[in-house]
Amino acid sequence: LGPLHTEFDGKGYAYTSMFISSEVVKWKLGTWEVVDRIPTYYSIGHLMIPGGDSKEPFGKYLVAMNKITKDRYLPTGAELTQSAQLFDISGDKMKLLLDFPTIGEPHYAQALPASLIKDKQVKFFSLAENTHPYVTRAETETGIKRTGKRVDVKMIAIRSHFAPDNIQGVEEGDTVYFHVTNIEQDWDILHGFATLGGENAELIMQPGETRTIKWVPKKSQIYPFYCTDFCSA
Ligand SMILES: [Cu+2]
Repeated sequence: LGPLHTEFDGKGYAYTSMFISSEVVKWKLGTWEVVDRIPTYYSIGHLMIPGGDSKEPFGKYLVAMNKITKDRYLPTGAELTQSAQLFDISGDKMKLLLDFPTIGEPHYAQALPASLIKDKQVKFFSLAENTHPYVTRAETETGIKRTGKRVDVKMIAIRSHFAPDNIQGVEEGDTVYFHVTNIEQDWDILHGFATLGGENAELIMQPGETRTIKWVPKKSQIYPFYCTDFCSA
């Protein structure tokens, strides 16, 4: 009862989520007959087979995304944690492998074998190929330049300091642009940047990336800045 969404396994079968009867129903294309059904225990919304809405699904697993999961997990807020299930659909009968919590009720999901993207992932951006106009590739290239009321700071971030890390001479009425380059060339080593009194977002720089943030001091005082990825800089 209450069919919502359908995905396919590439082997001649379709799988439909049933919101009202809380189950996944497997049926055969062509004869349209129901060949299997399995309970999801809660009102299922979307369901997902990796590639299951494409011409060539990877029809081995199915994920059910359920809503109205009131009694399942700890009551941690006005909105409660939802539930999802992983099924093995490689055989004639669907098999429950795992029941796990999700946040909200995901509307649509897609998955694919990790082997398709594993060797294509970006682990860091090459500093040598960084074309940002204010890139700073080494600590020796950093600098501060005043042009009238504008101050440009070319800065680097590396575990665990910024350079320059002591900037003097900025005055009320100045506008400062921090151009911060994360000069790390290693996977998963991010750095961030924020100043006291900053009114726009902080920065997060991927390894090898340069980003700029504008900062306007309101009055004369000492302002700390720090790495918001908490490397201790
Ligand atoms: Cu850092």
